[in-house]
Amino acid sequence: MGQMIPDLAATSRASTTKIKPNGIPNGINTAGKKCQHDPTFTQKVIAATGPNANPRLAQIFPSLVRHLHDFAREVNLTVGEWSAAVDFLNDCGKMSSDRRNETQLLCDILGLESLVDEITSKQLATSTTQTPSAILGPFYRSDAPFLPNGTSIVQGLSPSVSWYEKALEDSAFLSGKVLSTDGKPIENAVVDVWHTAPNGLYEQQDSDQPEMNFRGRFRTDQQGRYALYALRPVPYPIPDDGPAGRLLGLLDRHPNRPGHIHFIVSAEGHRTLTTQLYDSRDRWVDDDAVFAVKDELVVRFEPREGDPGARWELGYDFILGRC
Ligand code: MBD
Ligand code: FE
Repeated sequence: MGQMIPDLAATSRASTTKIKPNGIPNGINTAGKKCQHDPTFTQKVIAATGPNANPRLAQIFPSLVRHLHDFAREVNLTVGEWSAAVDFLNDCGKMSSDRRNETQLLCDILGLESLVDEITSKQLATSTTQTPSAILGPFYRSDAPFLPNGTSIVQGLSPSVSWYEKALEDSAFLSGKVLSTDGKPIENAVVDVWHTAPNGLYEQQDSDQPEMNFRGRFRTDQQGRYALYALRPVPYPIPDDGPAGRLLGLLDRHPNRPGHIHFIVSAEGHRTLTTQLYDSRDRWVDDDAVFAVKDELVVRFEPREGDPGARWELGYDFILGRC
């Protein structure tokens, strides 16, 4: 039976690529056959770059074009499929706003944000002891409120909220130090932290949550310490109501991320660290839909005694590399 390649665009369009009964798609070169495409074509496109091109672009564009063309030739990409991909990217753009970044989410499920994070952090690392980075993700807001150490990022918690009981069960005290790679505590470092509500939604995805709920920035004291109340994070499905979700469906993939807390830790004279911490007991910690988990970032929350504000606690020190 001929097999149709699924159309990624919402509008249906007949795909023309069929697999022949011998399993070889039409047009694929089999050994010994003369190449059916103009062998100089890719070189022509690369050579069109002018002498005054942006230097970094001039350096990387040939590789981009080569890989893109090789991909199209390798899979015998049809006009219908390419056009569906254009529609798909346009749909991602149309769905994006200051509250949602669907194109970034697409990169996440492709593993691309994790890959460039890995490349960038390896390139910039000044020490092997610094805390590993993890991807930013599409739900960061840069203007979270500054809060005093020891206060809570949980707002509007009352029995009328559907996740009230869960929030009490998961209440957690987070504390630790921000250190330099030489072990010295850093005063006045900023720990910017955010996570979802127990319903798995970030504040900007959920009109029932107060503005900036589960977000805050904390400054370290003279000993480099930070402390706050938050929640043990819950696993959550990345938004699958848009093009990225449609792609996951077509790939027969799940949308789940393990429970995680995001951090951006910054301090003068040091490299800003964007990272996430993961709950070791989470069901999805070894199967993240966006491939962002690193072993060093998997943590164990411990029961907390004698604190009516938290049932769990987590101590974690962030180690920043110097600039
Ligand atoms: C998230 O919450 C997230 O942190 C990442 C990296 C991707 C999608 C959703
Ligand atoms: Fe997240």
